[in-house]
Amino acid sequence: MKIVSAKVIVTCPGRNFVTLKIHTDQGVYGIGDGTLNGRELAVVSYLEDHVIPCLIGMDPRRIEDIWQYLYRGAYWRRGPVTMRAIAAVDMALWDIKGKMAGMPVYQLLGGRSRDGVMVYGHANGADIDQTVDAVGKYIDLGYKAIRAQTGVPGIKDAYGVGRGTMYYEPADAALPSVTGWDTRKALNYVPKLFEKLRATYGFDHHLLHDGHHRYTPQEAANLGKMLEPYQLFWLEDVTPAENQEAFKLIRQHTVTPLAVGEIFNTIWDAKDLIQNQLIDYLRATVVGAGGLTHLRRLADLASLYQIRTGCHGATDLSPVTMGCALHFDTWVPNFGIQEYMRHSEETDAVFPHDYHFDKGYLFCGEAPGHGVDIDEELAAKYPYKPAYLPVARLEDGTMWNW
Ligand code: GCO
Ligand code: MG
Repeated sequence: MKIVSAKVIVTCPGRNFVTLKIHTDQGVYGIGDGTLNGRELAVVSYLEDHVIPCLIGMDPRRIEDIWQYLYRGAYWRRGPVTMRAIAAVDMALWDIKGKMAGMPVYQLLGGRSRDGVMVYGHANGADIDQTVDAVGKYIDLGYKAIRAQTGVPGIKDAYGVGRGTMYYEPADAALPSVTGWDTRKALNYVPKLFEKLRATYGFDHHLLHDGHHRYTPQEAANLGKMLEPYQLFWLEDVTPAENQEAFKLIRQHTVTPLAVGEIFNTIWDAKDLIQNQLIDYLRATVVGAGGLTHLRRLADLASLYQIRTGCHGATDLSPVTMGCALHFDTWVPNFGIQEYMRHSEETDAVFPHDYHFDKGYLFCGEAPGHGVDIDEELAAKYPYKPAYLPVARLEDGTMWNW
């Protein structure tokens, strides 16, 4: 069996997606996601100029060998562009293997470990009252877990606050827009949000919060401590994780569960955090961390330390990643939760898929492969549109982490 051709499809049904389609000499094809929000065309070039020429003639059944070829063979290891290109190939190859075997991907991984995949939705508002209402809407929709973000008085466009009512889409400008940040104001305000949420809805639902890399380790520890009475499911990306040791300080001071890893590309980004038991949930997902082949290695290492998965699932990850992640989540023994920001109707139409939501859970389908396709004719109607994530500056103009 051979790979005879491959192509990259870029489409923007509301936001940009990079999709790889690999064709084989047996008529079977596979689909992979290589979307890197705000840097999409770098992955397109990596795939078209440097990966596809090597793939032609290879045996698509050799998923592991092709992964090693692309990882070791580039010499320049890791990084978001390389690992997304590898992920796109990997997803397409698992899709092909599933179609050849007549089995859904979760069966190839080892079979079902659970009936459904618990997800969390994104509730946000310009202030505490709006966010409390938004959480109520998710509860009404049947969600068991909800991430809550609020605007903060005095902070310009605080992270996580949408323009719409149900979710936010940060990458919306042809050049990065400038948002603000002020830790003091956030530390004064965010705990009050969770106090009100628990007072309003009680303790039956899981509540999550994303710090989006804004706090120093000391400030993060302080926030974790202040949030303890409200029993969060997790506090995410509370400080940047380039320095994995930074989490020691946070861990020493709070029992609020910590989640990290949506920007991790490989097991090396998470190794110390995992082995020193500095986190509780790992946010790496299929497109970010080199595909299913590599993500399951991360999950296995995490399982030794009772760390559970919590795959990134923002809307900048295409339905192809969501489909693959749901097969992974259905299998992985140390599953924690799956993020689920619903895609727009336009996006769902471009990517026909067989997963569905019901009462707080997502369910992957039983179609052979990962169950997500691309309607190329429809995709062609939505050409690429430059869209950048914002940047963040402190009040005095200093660059900060968005
Ligand atoms: C989350 C996130 C994201 C990122 C986005 C960047 O869902 O937890 O932090 O929404 O901001 O994926 O492209
Ligand atoms: Mg996040």
